Amino acid sequence: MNNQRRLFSLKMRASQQNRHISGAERIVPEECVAATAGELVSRAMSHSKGQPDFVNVKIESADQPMELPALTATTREAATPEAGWGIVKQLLAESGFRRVDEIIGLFSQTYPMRGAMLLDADTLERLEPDRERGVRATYMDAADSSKRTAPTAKNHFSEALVLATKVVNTPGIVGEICMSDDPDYVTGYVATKTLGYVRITCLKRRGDPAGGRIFLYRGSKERVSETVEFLQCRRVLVTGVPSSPPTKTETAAVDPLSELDGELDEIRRAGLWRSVRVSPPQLQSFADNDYLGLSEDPRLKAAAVAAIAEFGTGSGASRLVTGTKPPHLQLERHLAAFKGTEDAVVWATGYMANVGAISALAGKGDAIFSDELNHASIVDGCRLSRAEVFIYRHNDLDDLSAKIAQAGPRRRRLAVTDAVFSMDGDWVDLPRFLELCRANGVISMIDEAHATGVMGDTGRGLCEHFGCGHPDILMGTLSKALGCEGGYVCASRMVCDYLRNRSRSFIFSTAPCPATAAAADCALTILEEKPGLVLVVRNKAAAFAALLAERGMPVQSGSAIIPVMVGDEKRASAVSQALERRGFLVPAIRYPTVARGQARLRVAISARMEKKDLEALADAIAEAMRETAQD
Ligand code: WAQ
Ligand code: MG
Repeated sequence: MNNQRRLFSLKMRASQQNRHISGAERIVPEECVAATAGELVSRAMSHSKGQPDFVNVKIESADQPMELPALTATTREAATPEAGWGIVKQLLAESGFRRVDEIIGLFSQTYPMRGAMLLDADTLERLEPDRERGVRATYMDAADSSKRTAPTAKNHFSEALVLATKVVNTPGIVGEICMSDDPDYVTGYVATKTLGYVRITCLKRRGDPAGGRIFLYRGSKERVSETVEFLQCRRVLVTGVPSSPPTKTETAAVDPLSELDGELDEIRRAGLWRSVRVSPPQLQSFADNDYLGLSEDPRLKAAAVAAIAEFGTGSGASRLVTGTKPPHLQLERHLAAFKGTEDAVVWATGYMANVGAISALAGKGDAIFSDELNHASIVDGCRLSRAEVFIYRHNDLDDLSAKIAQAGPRRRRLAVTDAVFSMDGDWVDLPRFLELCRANGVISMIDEAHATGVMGDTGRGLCEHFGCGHPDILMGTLSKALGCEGGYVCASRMVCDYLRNRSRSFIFSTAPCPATAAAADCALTILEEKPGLVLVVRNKAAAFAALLAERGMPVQSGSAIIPVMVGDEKRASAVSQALERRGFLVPAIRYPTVARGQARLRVAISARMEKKDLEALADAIAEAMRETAQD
């Protein structure tokens, strides 16, 4: 730049009813002032945000600017905002910044600001003199801007590179993070002197108007004013600014796990964080599916101990190799007899039973009809089968019928539904479901995980409840009312033979521990001898539903599962925490277990609970709901 030539700065600002629409600035040689002013005005008049009713172009001398070489620009591809923020975090952490999560969290506050947040990088103290407006970097341009073919629209990249170059060269500033506030511009960047200008191709979803800038400061408080003065007044010309971003994507080793970290942040922000822990013993649990209280029963424990003494702690191999022990066969015979079918097959978990049975029964070209609220293990079985899946509206058998018609004839068609739905506690109209399947030649399957031991006078499940026939495939679990673990299918001998030969989760998995099979067998015996247990749990659930209704919280019930609807995910977590402080363990059930905005408390009733426990819980829920309504 020839310092003899006079330079001028031009600043354009356009607004409509005092609302900012667009702004731009240039530093150009004297002879270009008029043309540049014209360009800025036409840019102001044709902005996508609307026609201005006020345009101001301020022209001042800008002699002796500081010349700075443009930061080196690189691009990092991010497919999603989660991935993008993961890269931001990684870059900042590698540059020695601590408290990176908190820094990024502050973008929630930059959105209404016209300028940038000036943040102490270590204490996170906000240093900008005007918090509403923020600090604006001005009086800067690319050194050759007057020679470029003037774009009428904004060149996000060049303008941002010029700004970032000035910002990171400002005394006291150690870095910058930027997210555009343009709803359609999702690329943002991180800049430091060492990293240069690192573009990240996705920091938000298209259409999101959020945006902002954070300037990271390190230094004494006394020198903040010097920094602000430099940003706002020092004339800066940036040399070597490319007019378009680098096309070659930075391939330097990106930690492939950093993206996971970004995703975890997103989960935290959405109030969906979960972790495993041992239930604190001082809490009273209203969360277990141990509906009959059998998991603590001394007879089951004794049966398990005896089986361990006889058969050891592990079965040693898969069922078809050498893993089958007498307790497995005993249990399968017992299940078939209890449910009134020819045969039964047991898997190590209910999840494996659903995944393995469904994927064996249906394949490519077949059709599966699945209730939209079916358990995840059914969903996964459908996916694994590679059949075409038709999801029908919850408990809407007219919709099921329509979907069957829509699918047309196939080699095989299978309709599958939870008997009692795990998160709502409601159940399918089984006689009609069976009739619909029979009339259309569709294989019928129900999952009795939450029905066995609870529904029907003697706990035999939903068929007993309705006094109707059996589905073709009657699946259930050993882990809920039966107090153990495992999954089963009760069906005809032919279907069971087929599953033993075709279900991959049966064939390629170690046989369940013989002790578990022995304990489950014992649970069935107890239930046969004392069917009255079933009524105990159902009466307690009905009593609890009445207690909630008295406290202004009507709920639906009939099974052992009582959902107390909350809606908002974060509030549901807050209610659950408030209950914990009062000594009750009642989990908040949130997305993805239930739909977004349908978060709830899921109270599971057990025959073991006493009336006073139920009253205390109903009171506590009412209080916790009141408490959280205020925030
Ligand atoms: N000084 C300080 N902060 C500013 C300034 C400034 N001169 N201009 C804008 N901001 C703040 C303000 O809060 C805006 O809401 C926010 O930054 C975003 O501004 O492809 O377009 O003009 O390499 O929307 C970056 C990626 C584009 C470009 C940035 O920012 C690329 C962009 P925007
Ligand atoms: Mg903008």
